[in-house]
Amino acid sequence: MFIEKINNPSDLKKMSREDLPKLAREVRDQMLEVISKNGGHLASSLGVVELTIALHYVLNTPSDKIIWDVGHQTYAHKILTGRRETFQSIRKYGGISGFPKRCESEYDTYNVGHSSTSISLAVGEAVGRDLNGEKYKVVAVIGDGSLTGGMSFEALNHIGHIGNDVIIILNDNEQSISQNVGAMSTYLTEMISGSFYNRFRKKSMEVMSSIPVIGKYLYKFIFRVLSAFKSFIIPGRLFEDMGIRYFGPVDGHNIPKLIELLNRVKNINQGPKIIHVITRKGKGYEPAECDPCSFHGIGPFDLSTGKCTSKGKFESYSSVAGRTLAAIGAKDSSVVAVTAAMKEGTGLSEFEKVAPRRVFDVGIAEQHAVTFASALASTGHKPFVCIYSTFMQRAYDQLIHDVAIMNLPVKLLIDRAGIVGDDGETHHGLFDISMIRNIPNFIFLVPSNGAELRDMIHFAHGYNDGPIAIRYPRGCIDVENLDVESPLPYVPGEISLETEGEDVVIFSIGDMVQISVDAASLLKERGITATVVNLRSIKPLDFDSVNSLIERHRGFVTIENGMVQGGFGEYICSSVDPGNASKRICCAGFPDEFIRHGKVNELFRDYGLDAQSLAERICDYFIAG
Ligand SMILES: Cc1ncc(C[n+]2csc(CCOP(=O)(O)OP(=O)(O)O)c2C)c(N)n1
Repeated sequence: MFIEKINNPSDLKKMSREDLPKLAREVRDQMLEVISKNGGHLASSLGVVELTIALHYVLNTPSDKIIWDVGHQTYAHKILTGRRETFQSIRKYGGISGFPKRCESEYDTYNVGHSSTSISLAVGEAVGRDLNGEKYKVVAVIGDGSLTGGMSFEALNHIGHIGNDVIIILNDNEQSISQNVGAMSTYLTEMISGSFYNRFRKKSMEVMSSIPVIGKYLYKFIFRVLSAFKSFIIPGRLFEDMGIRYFGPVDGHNIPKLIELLNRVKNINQGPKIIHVITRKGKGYEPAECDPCSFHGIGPFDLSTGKCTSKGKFESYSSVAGRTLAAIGAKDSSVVAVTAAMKEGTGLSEFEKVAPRRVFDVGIAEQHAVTFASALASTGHKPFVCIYSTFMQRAYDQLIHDVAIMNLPVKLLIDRAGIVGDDGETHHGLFDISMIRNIPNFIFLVPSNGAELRDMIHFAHGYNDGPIAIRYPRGCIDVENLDVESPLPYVPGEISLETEGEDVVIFSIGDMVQISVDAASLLKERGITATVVNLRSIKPLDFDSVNSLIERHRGFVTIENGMVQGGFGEYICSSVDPGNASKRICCAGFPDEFIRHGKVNELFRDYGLDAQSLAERICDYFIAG
């Protein structure tokens, strides 16, 4: 086995070029074996095995810097840079991360997880290097999907102007999570076919000029016609015009070709360069090649069939959101749905089935998605923008400047709110409460189960007086076959009492409601009775009811799947009547630090947010008090 001898890239360099494809097979096998058990971003990582080997073979890492975009494709990089043995712990609690982490390895240049940052980081790294008078190579690796993100264009614009020595590897597999979208994607695809066209042109010219007498005239005529289309057939013309030298396209699974081109480009010590590498997402594992979208991020699966082995008992919140929107959109043609490259993840494929022309996948462009939706709202449509909490962070200014200030009725469906588990700190949705609760004009709702989500989406559909946001977690709802067409009436601000007691009142939202109810049962066994309040709405918040409930109990607790700082618990505490303030037991939530990866229940337990820990905290208060 070659893989067993590779403890870092210097071992890799000792290998003969002929053996590198065999190493690639072994790296893929290890990846498949581990990810089929742990789950992860398989298809993207399978697609760049040869590219990763070639990069570490040619570059002098870690002195030369590889900067990965998103970082979900770095499994081969991890295996080759000293993490072969710990790879089996990837994405597990206490194990290595599924994304690059500086604290994990000196080969991980930057922590990443969100898209379209690599070129900006590479430009900054190169400028910093040059200011320091140092000499090393800086290489950004970005996918064609990530190139749709605005930051990449901003960085290309900058580097084309300042002209420092940077290499950008464009890993083009024509896929984002689903098929890539947008004019840039079309341009890249045409460029690839353009290269075939170039070869075709050369061949035809040779044939024509060999025809006696008329061949010469035919040649001139055809040459003139083709020259008229020159700008379309010179690959990379757009980049070249921006001051970035273009190389490629090159087959990203052909290691000798990659090594040859990388060496050539590495030796050009001036200016920005882009190498266009063509890869196949899921390469080397048939189920992933055939269905790269499902294998983009996959749970544990059976290696021999490619079928998932772990499925939630019932459907996910995303699926309820998608089905509800589809039911509404089928009846109301003013409803439009907007996604930033997450059509499947947010459940919008359901909506697409009933209204394909009213789903807009804008690429990995959350900022554009929100501002685009504000104008859709202004022109009389009902835009639902479906974005994961963590990626909504990208569009904070747009929420304020383009939506809330004008009080436009944009409807945000904030998916994966709260802790998300295995993807870790870059992906947890812990900041949306503090982000949105203090923006004027917003209504901000939090369902605690599938039926409430359905009711709130129906409410949002009928509400056109301003913006509204609904946050819901990753994971499954609690019932089978939820009827999404027959909502119950919902009134924002209306609270619901889940249990009634006398000692303590627990104000909870979302997935914390069930945990609070479970804690109440545990407390009852200890002789403490609790009222559990499902607030359902962060804004508006019924402060009169909140204050009178506090009044009636000996202590109160707030609990949320979000940051305590800036969370709704703080909001309640700041609004409590002064006489009640001393009754606060705790504001439960995540503390002022970044939360690592692990299973959701493991993280709840660690941070005192499971039913057992919550009950203990409350007990301690009563025993001590
Ligand atoms: C800001 C942001 N939005 C959305 C995502 C979710 N996401 C992760 S990877 C990905 C697609 C990336 O496509 P590409 O760069 O082509 O890489 P590939 O997976 O095809 O190798 C998306 C949309 C993200 N990581 N960051």
